[in-house]
Amino acid sequence: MLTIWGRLSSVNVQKVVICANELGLRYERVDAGGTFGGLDSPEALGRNPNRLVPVIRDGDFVLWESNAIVRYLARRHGAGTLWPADDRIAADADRWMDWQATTLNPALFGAFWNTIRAAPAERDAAALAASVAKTEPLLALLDAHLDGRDFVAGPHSMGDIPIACTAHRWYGLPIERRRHANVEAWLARVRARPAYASVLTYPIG
Ligand SMILES: N[C@@H](CCC(=O)N[C@@H](CS)C(=O)NCC(=O)O)C(=O)O
Repeated sequence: MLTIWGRLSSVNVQKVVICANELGLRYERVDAGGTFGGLDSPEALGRNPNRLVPVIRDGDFVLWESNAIVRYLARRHGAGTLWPADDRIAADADRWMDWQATTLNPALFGAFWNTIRAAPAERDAAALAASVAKTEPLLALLDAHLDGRDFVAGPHSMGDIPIACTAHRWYGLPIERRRHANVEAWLARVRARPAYASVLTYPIG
């Protein structure tokens, strides 16, 4: 059986759980990280020396890095669904996953940190504003990409999962934000899927 370590408030854990749900996999999820702790034991460090979640164990195979886990599960169990059959559509989905990890999520993180995660006395208004200013053009870019598309790369695929988790976080932040109609419609579309519905819930944490 597949084991997933990680708290569900983590965007990176959410990706893995949605992916497993989409694939209909049987799994056990063990809360870890954040207030659950559990990342410093010799066993946990043996699984992931970065002291981070998510981590999975599939038989005797252990893997960390959320998007790598999504790709692994999609390739192994979702050929033709989460893992697109067409190589170019698969590459397109893969590209949007990298964009989420290297571009969108880092831009948005300051807004999350300075509204939700940091204690009120430690919140940095300038860092929050800078993060919002960096994120809005990225969402405009995504919005333009989604114009006329139902999903980020062909039919629903692994490419939708990471961006949906980050976008869900964005729309849960107590901030002023611009409207991006295509992003909002797409997010509603993926959130209506049962695999996402139980994972992407409010309030965000
Ligand atoms: N690049 C890694 C980042 C993992 C990461 O930063 N995980 C955070 C949660 S989102 C974590 O484990 N933080 C420590 C904790 O939760 O205690 C991935 O995508 O898996």
